[in-house]
Amino acid sequence: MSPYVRKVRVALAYKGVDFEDVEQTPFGAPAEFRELSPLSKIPIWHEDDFVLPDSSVILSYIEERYPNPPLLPNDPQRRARALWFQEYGGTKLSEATAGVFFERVVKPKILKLETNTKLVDHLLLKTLPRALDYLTKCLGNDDYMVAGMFTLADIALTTSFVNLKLAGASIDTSRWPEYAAYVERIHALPFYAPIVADVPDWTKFRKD
Ligand SMILES: N[C@@H](CCC(=O)N[C@@H](CS)C(=O)NCC(=O)O)C(=O)O
Repeated sequence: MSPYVRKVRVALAYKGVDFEDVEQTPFGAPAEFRELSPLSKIPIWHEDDFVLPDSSVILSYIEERYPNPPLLPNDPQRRARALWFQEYGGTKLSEATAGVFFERVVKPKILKLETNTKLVDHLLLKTLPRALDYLTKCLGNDDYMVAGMFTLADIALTTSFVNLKLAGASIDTSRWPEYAAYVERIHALPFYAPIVADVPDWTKFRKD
């Protein structure tokens, strides 16, 4: 369910790297997990006694360890731009997309807390539109966000829209047709599509 876990899964699928997926909810996680993940967040990468938290740090490691096919362009400026979009995807964009998912799904269905509907309205009416205006401008008429190639920017800027959809919202295609088409196109890539479709039953993560 986590957009950040999905990000790592897509990167590994793109590079054809095998891994074992260990399910772990960050909410009410046991002490052993909190020791491995100091911020108590998912994902973490665990390889023998090597442990890394944070999807962006994990992707940097994966990119160095399994360089082909690359998830970053060679050119320093384009590379930096891809990293910027990864940052934006994990901050302002996910504040809106994953934020709505947290309010509408995680809080009521898992944490048994009430949805903050005022916050949801603000995220859908203000935060998300601003992000989509910005990203539409950045995308222009290109197929990919940076350097005409699939990069980690394309993962980071699309993963949380799976969560937005699960939360019953979507991109207004009449207002942002280019960005909506971009997300659909990236989600449909052969290594990405099965991961979009693989959504676990969240009721089993319920915190009783
Ligand atoms: N910057 C982190 C963010 C990870 C993150 O926020 N994960 C969420 C799940 S989607 C989490 O574990 N939240 C638990 C919490 O905040 O306590 C990354 O990129 O890995």
